[in-house]
Amino acid sequence: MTDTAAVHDLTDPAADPFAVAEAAAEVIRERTGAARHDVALVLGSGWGQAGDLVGETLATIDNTDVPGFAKAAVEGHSGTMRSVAIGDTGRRALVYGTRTHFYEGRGVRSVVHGIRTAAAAGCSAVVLTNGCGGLDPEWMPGTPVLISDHINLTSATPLEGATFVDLTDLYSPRLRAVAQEVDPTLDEGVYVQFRGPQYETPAEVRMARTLGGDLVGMSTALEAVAARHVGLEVLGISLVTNAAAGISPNPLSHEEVLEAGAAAADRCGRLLATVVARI
Ligand code: 8IG
Repeated sequence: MTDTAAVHDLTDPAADPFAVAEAAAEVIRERTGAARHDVALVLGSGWGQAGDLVGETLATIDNTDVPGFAKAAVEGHSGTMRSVAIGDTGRRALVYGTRTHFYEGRGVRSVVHGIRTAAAAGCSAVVLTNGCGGLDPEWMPGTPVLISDHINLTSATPLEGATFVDLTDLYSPRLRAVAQEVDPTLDEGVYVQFRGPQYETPAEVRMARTLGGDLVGMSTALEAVAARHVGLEVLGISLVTNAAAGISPNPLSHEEVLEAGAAAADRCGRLLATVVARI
């Protein structure tokens, strides 16, 4: 079975990432007993507990059992995916407890593998969540903000070859309207994906603001591009876990990120659960 092993290694240039996604979706079907999933949910920093409110977990799979997935590299992220009943709608959510970040150096194919797998598993929409820095000083740690658009500063792309994809309305106006119906106090902002893993300097945060950004983070944009390419509707929600560097006088810490997530879990959980049920 050496052939299969090679094909499932996304860092091997000979691999076909879409074939690996098909293989992953097949394992998900076997292990969950669900012929299809409907909505995928990626839980970022601070969103771990929020996922629990979406519905009953019907199956939990270790990422390491699924082709192309690696175990979690960040503390506070869980290295599993779950099949969750969406309330009593009869539909299923595929909930990723963690994501692969670009800064891990496993390549862009690994970063977007969960998205391609979700599409192969039948999903028609994905909710991308993240923890990020906020550029608006009014956004206290623990404030969820809808992503209206993004600026990709990674200088990477998940698309290969002459794959021209239109990104107008990448962050679905329809799904944003649903989220704002659920919580009319939700602000929107432009998310700027930096490569990381270092946080920005205050000068880089000023640059992001000059470019039109409102939120700074290390994920989401590459996944959103891959999602559009495979036809998924995208909703992005950031949890502002800290003021971006230079916005507040305090230095940034990962502990602050985890605390803000725990404090906001209830609000974010109810938001996510209600929005996912209405997708
Ligand atoms: I949580 O302030 C979290 N992730 N780039 N900047 C960047 N990523 C983040 C930040 C932040 N906070």
